[in-house]
Amino acid sequence: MSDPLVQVSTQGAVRTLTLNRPAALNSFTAAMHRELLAALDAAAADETVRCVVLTGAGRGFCAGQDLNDEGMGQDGAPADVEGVVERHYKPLALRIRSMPVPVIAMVNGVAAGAGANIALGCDLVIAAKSASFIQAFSKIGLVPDGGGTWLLPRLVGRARAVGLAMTGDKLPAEEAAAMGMIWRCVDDAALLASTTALADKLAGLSARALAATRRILDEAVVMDFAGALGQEARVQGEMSRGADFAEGVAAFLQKRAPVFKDR
Ligand code: T3D
Repeated sequence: MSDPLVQVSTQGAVRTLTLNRPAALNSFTAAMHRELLAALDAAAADETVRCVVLTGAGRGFCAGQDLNDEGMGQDGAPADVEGVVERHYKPLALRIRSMPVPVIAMVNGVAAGAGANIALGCDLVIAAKSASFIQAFSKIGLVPDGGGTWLLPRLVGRARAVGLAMTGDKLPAEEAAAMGMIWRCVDDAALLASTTALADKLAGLSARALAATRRILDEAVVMDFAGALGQEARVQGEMSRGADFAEGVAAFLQKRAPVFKDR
């Protein structure tokens, strides 16, 4: 049997999904998209999973679309880039953003094109010092996708978003962290341990509250102040009626660690 294009492993409550086409820097084929979406769906459906880590095998994280794959026009047929984006990148970006548990991108090497933006769409991005982010689209006559047009200006402001997207320049992970594009940049040797500690920490919190936090932060961006305050009250009400809130308060008062179960 051939190797899976997405390796799936579980350590405690943390599910790690590893893009596994290292010879092509884990660039996306239609087949890898299918495996990744199925693996994310399975993690979402599994109540024992409380955090997901997405990473890449070998020296790269993901070089975006495999430019030799179907839909790229290499077989003489007209390129169907719109179809590829609609069929694969849009559902993938939406799936990550709607996971019932936090998703961490552990960026082990270069993240280019949609590979960069899929990473940036995760809740927290932790990158090795040797990693980099490249909005490679302009170099092949495309525009950012994978959610990049929405994510980049929000993460780094319009000026930097335009600069990164137009130049397609390589942004080293340290600079990405310094400009607030990612959560942390760590020494290569510390990447796995730092990510594991972060994932274990998130897995021990209320998955339901963390998923709601992601959602209301995203939604508040297009609200006015009063709207955001109203949404906070409404969602706080929902959270407070869940078992995790009762458990969190009880654990605090009893001076013990909480055991959260809600999804
Ligand atoms: O349908 C659609 O297209 C819509 C979706 C678009 C979304 C997108 O992601 S568009 C952007 C696509 N990605 C790129 O344009 C990036 C292309 N890759 C690169 O620019 C460079 O590979 C990197 C800067 C990422 C890394 O450079 P380097 O020097 O470290 O590695 P390399 O030697 O270029 O690549 C190593 C191998 O991976 C090489 O194969 P080989 O020669 O050893 O057999 C290279 O061809 C392969 N590879 C890298 N990226 C891709 C790829 N093969 C296919 N597709 C790739 N995107």
